[in-house]
This record gives sequence, C-alpha cells and structure tokens, in this order.
Amino acid sequence: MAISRRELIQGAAVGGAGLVVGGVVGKVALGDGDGGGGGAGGSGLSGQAQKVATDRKLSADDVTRAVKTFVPPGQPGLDTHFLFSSGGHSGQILVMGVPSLKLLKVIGVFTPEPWQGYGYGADAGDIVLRQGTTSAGGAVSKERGMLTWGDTHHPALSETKGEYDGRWLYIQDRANGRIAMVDLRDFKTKQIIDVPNLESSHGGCFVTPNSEYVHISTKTPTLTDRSKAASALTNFKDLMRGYSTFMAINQGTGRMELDRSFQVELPPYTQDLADSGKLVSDGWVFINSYNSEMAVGGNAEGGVPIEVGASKNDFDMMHVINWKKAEEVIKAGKSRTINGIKVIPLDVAAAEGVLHLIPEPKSPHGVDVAPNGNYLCVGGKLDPHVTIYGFDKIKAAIDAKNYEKIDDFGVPVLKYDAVVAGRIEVGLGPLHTQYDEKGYGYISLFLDSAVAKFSLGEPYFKGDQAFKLVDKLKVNYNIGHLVTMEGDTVKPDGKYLVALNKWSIDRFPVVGTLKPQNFQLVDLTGEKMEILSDTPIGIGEPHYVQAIKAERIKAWEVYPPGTNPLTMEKDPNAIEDGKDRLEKRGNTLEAWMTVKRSQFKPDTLRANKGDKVILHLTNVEKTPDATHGFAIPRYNINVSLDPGECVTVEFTADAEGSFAMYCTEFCSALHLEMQGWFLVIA
Ligand code: CUK
Ligand code: CUA
Repeated sequence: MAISRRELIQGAAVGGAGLVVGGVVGKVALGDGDGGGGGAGGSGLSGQAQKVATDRKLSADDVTRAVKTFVPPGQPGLDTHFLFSSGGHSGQILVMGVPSLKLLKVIGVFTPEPWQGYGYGADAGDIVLRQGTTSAGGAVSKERGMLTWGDTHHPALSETKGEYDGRWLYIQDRANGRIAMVDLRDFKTKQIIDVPNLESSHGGCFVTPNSEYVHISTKTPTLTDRSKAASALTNFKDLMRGYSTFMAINQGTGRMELDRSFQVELPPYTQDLADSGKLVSDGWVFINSYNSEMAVGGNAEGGVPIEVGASKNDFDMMHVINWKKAEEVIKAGKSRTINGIKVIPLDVAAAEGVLHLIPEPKSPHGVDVAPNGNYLCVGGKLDPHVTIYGFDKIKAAIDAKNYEKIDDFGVPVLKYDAVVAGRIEVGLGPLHTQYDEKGYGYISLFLDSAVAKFSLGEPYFKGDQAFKLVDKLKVNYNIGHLVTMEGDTVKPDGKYLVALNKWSIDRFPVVGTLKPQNFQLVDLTGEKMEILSDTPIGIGEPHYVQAIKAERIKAWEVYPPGTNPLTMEKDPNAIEDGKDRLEKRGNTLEAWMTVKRSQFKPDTLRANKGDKVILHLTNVEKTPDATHGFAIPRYNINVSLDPGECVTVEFTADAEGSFAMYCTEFCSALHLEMQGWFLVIA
C-alpha cells in the first residue's frame, strides 16, 4: 500500500481534478415524505402518534430520527454523552447533551460571562482573567491591558491510561497563545496561563495519556527578540521560532505548573494541529505544519500572498517529538530558561533525537492518532487523500537513521516511503479524523461537505479490506472538525458522530446576515452513516469538540459550606448563618455577609467616598440550585453565588450616591425583596 513520492505527487494532481469516490449521499427526508418510508403511513405508528406525524408532515424516516434523539421531559439520563465544545470567538466552552444536542451550559473561559458573574467584580473569574493576561508570557498584554477575549479551538479532557477520567478540561486560545484549565467538579475556569514564547497557538490542547502534560504549540512562529520587528520578515529564518510546550499538570489539582513545564524549539514553519501518542506511541507527540516555505506575504511590497507562497511545496513537515527523551535532556541540564520556561534549543533537540521531521503531502491540517496508537491519519487539505503513517515504521526509521536529508535547521527528515502505511483517496479538502472501536476512521471533507468513512490496517482489517473508503455522507455544509464519542481515546464508544459545519446556508430560518454554525448528529450504528438532526449554534464558531460518557462526570451539586471556587477549599472569610458582621476601619469598609432566601445580611452598607470596600459574601444555602446573585448597579459588579460558595469582592467607592444592591437570580417568591442599600457619602 505504500506509495512512492513520485506516484503520490502524480496521484495528487489527478485527484485534484475532482474524482469523487463512493458517492453515497445521505438522502434528506423532506416534509412531503420522500425520505424512503413513503410518509409516516409506512411507519407502523398508530392512533394519535400517526395523526401528529401526518399533521406535521413527518415522514417515517423523520419519525425514526425523532425517536432516536428525543429526550423526554424529566429523563435527562437518556443523554448518554456530553459534548465539550469550543465556543470559538466567544472564548467560551459549550456543554451539550448527546443525542439531544441540548445546550446544558456555557462556561466562561477567556471572556467574561455575566450569568456566572465570571469577570465582573474582583471575584474568582476576575482574578483568573487578570492572571491570564499578566502571567509569565504576557509581556504584550501587560502593556495593552486586560485581555477579555480569546479564540477557543481545541478542548482536551484529562485522561487516565488513555481514557477520559472526567476530572479536568483544558482549552487553548488560538489568538493569544494562552491555555486555560476548567475543573469538572464545578464546571468553572480555575486557571489561565499566558504561555511564554507563544504569540498564538494551534497544536493542542491535548493531554498525554496519563495527563502528565497538556500540550500547546505555536501557530505562527514567534519573534524571538521583540526589538527586532523591523527585520522579522526579511530575516524570518533566523529571528522566528515555533515552540512545542508541555505544560506539567499537578495531579492533585489539575493546575498547570510552569516551573515543571518545558518547551522544544521548532523551525519557523506554521505549526498546525497536533496529537498525543498513546499505547505503543505513548511518550511521543506529533505536530503537523504548513508553510515550510516560510512565505511571509508582502503583496503590497511586491511579494506574493501567503496563501500562494505557502502552497508552493508538494510536501510540508510533520514534527515527531519524543517527550520522554526531552525530559531526560532537561534533567541533563541541556535546556535554557527563556521568559520563565525551560526551552530545549532546536540544535539540541535535533542532536539528542528529541525532534524528527516527516514529509507530509501539501499543506496538511489534522493529524490524529488511532485508538491503538499505531496509525496516524493526516488530512491532506490540498490533497484528496488521507495519508496514514505507521508508528512502528516511524520508530524503525528513527532507529535505523533512515533519513531522506538533514534540513536547514539540522533536523533529520525521515524517508517518506519508509513510514507511510497506507493512502486512501477520500475526496476534496480532508481535515480531521476521528475513530470508532471497530477500526474505522471518519474524516471530514471541507470542500466536498462530506464525511468519509475508511478502514484502517491490521490488526483491524487485513488484505484488501484494509485502507479502503467504505462510506461517504454529505453534510450541510463545509465541515471542519467532527467528533465521535470518546473518539480520540484508546476506547472509542461508537454510536454517534457530530459534524461541526461551518456554513449552514439554508438549514435554519434566516436570522440576519450572520448565520449560525450547524452541528449535525450522525448515526453510526447502521451500515450507512445517517444524519439524525441539525442544531444551530449561534454563539461563535466552535472548532473542536470532545465527547465523553455522561457517567464519567461526577460534578458537585452544592459546595461544602464556605468553599472558595478558586481553591476548592474553605475560604478563611466564609461565615455561617448568623455570623454576619461589618467593620469600618479608617478608609476601609469590610463586611462579612450572608446570602440566603431572601435577604443579604447586613443589608445596609455605608461607605465614605474613596473608601476601599471589601465584601466577603457566603451563600449559606445547602439546597441544590439555590443560587443567588449580588449586583451593585453602576459599579459594574455582578457575582453569582452558588449554594455553599464564598466570594470576595473588592473595589473603591469612587462614586457617591445610593445604590440598590440586589439579588440577580429569581431565587424565591420574595426574590424581588432580596435587596439592600449601598450608600456612598461624600
Ligand atoms: S482547526 Cu478549526 S476546523 Cu483550529 Cu482544529 Cu480545523
Ligand atoms: Cu436571591 Cu433572588
């Protein structure tokens, strides 16, 4: 099945002419019953159900689809999986149920989130957002002020032995090269780190199989000396570098620890998607790249646009990193500390066998490791094939030093023919691959607006059953990522796939000029893939999603009394019911307040203009869902207090007047009475 480089280039040219294989198009059932079942009359329904189906013009197929995805009132357990979706430009994470695709939660991450009071009023969210702007890497951000926006792309659930364990969730900010950690006990963001030496990011996040590290690498390379911007593009090769970052995870808290983290310096290509090895390839990570041409654009200065310059070569380079070896190199003291993180320089990485490169066809996009850890599927983007590498072959080529050349940066490039296990023509614009438990891969085809299903090789399929296109499904439209249930763990859970479509065009009512994204739920249980539902996403452009079995999530319903969500421990300023008090010391007003149905105690706060105000608020409720809010109009203060939660708000009373502080959650029949006065006296 291995194909020589010459054949490959010729094949790509032919394939580029638009040969579409398979041609299985999902038949869309319209209201008039052309869905194959001849209207609901053929459905075997009886009585009232039949009448409703007929009245609503639902075909038999529609009824089947509805039955497969319906979650009846009061039966949340019928959603068997959770989706954790990036929110794209919203800087958030969306949590949805599968198969209903109902939205369960929006988690504020890089963007203030008003309902949860995330980032309004010196509460935990505010602290996290602030730290996420000014932590180690944030040189630019420190000068420019607090970042209140991020572009979330790739969520990563924590893993134990290559399976999701439901403890933590990480996500990266593609725009600013930052990474965040969410605790799945309370679904709240606990930490944002501005990763040193990353101006932007793409590769990652993903965790290593036992959550030792969460990985994040550069997108566009970073200028290594900020004072040399004038020659950044003319001296690109010397001044710019990529970085692969291994953020060490504290096994108790899930937090990332910069002093145990490290980076591997990379050539200034544009590093793209990345994935972690698992099982046989545990200890390794793989990062795609494009623009190995190092095109810099400059169309106004006589140069060619980046899209042209970056598409010149027939091959780009996959980066193969041995992180266990990298750990040894660091232990041996061969790293340098740059901006607060240990970095293995490019020449050391090459010399010590930490970094190898592999040619990959034409500006690829996703690299995804199969459940057995041996196959790496690369989506060609500009090449109509999925190229499947074998880790066994990669390992053998590294051991035998089977190099095609040493590149300009001193990094050995493995022989392409020696490491490819198979190539399958799948269609136009292949991007990302997911897997099921039977040895099939599912790859998204952006240009074809389709999902292609293909078979892997041994041990899953042998002989002519291996590396074959077996099904193709049209989706609506222009699919980016896709996700199968637990599809990038060592044990995928089959059943469903969700297609994350960038364009929805005619799938939803017109809601103005910006159209929703379209999540399409696909049934994988039959011989042919089949679309079950469309769900509009109207809050940013999700990129990647991970799907986890619902039973793995063990979220809390109430906090133990007085818990500070930042530490998940009892806050020293938390109080019990009846222990409220108030202190005025010089220019400081400090209050320990209780919050419960339906009053704040104390409910009157008197400050002098210019005073520092410190409010410790404890929600003393123990009832699930008994959340209260606390808002002070005009002061932009708005926090949410879940049952048991303790939050501290600090600000300066700089505007005089009377301000009616109030509870923002409709918590009881006397919710409207849950208010008080904040008086600022000149
Ligand atoms: S990228 Cu968005 S479609 Cu950031 Cu994962 Cu491929
Ligand atoms: Cu408390 Cu409304």
